[in-house]
Amino acid sequence: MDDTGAEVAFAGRSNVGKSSAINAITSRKALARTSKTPGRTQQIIFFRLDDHFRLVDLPGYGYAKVPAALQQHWEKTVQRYLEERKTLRALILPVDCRREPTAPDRKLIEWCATADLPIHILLTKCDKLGRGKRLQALRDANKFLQGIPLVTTQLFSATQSIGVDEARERIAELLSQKA
Ligand SMILES: Nc1nc2c(ncn2[C@@H]2O[C@H](COP(=O)(O)OP(=O)(O)OP(=O)(O)O)[C@@H](O)[C@H]2O)c(=O)[nH]1
Ligand SMILES: [Mg+2]
Repeated sequence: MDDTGAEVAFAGRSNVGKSSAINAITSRKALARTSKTPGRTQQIIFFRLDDHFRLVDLPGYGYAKVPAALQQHWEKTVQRYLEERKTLRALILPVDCRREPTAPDRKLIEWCATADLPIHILLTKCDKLGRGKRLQALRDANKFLQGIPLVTTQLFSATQSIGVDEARERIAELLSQKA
């Protein structure tokens, strides 16, 4: 994939809804393949938005049933991509709004802070919570992330189209930042 222009990458736990989020944000139902089986996205997949901008679907991490060797291969692939990709402007990290960020989520958040890479967290599957609990989840996440630079958060649901416009706006902003 060419190394000009700009891109944001979707990273996160396996089955958290990365591919579904890409489809909702691009309004294309079957662009990124989604699945009930964790581990669906096994390679780095680039989606062109236009001549300059791309969204990137990264393989998920942390799915216990995946053989250790394969899991390590994914981690290396993602790590190398994050370290070497010059056109990467930000990471989009979907996190299940009903759960605490996992250890690898936190590692990624710390890594981005160290690398000065902005990170936008989608508190996803928020259709599973009522309104009050949703707002509480957002407050809890912001409290958890307090003091970490370059992090933004929002509620998101791919199935109920919650927060899709907000995510699009944030992504447009992140893509248009200077390198
Ligand atoms: N209720 C609900 N379900 C969702 C939402 N987003 C995704 N899902 C479901 O979660 C499952 C996993 O979604 P994917 O988008 O394939 O997840 P992924 O993170 O790309 O998974 P991997 O590619 O395996 O890492 C599917 O069954 C989706 O239908 C959401 O916002 N709400
Ligand atoms: Mg996927």
